[in-house]
Amino acid sequence: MATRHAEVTRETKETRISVGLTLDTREDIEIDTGVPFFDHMLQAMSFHGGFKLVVKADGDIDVDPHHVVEDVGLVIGDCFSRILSDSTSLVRFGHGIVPMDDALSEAVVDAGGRPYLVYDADYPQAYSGGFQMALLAEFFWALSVRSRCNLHLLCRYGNNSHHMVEALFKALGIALGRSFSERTDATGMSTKGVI
Ligand SMILES: [Mn+2]
Repeated sequence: MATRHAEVTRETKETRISVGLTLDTREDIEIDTGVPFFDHMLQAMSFHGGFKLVVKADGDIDVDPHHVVEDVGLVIGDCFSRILSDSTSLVRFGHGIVPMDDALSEAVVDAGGRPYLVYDADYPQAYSGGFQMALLAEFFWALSVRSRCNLHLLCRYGNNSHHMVEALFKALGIALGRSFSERTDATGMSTKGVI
């Protein structure tokens, strides 16, 4: 199997982000966005998804981590989009459901070229450490639009926002990993012949 890899760098006045995405391995994952809680979540997504992310982000996080969190979503999305463009036989649909103590979270992905996000989470605590949970909506929107994937992300229940989000990132990793795995038969990704 050919190495399935994409690298994208994006630089604006607010942020400089570089992302490397390698499918089918989870060795040497490296995440450094300057936002520790966000690093922890991306690490969980990458590891449980079975794909290697290398993310380096510099940005105006002293103003607000908002720009970095959103822009990292854009660039990770760009990497998935490139792999989607290069692929003719992805499994395409993927699903993950993950518990973490009190919390249960679920993710369903269609890597079908049609971006759409459904995100339903009602967090009991607005922050985990210094990280504002509301920022995650920006990340998920950016990821969905730029990866051209349909993402359904549901935090079903939980008492602890950290657990709910961590379970969601693991579920999203699993769902993305499955969607972007290769079919062993080369029958294509859609009954329409194209996606
Ligand atoms: Mn944790």
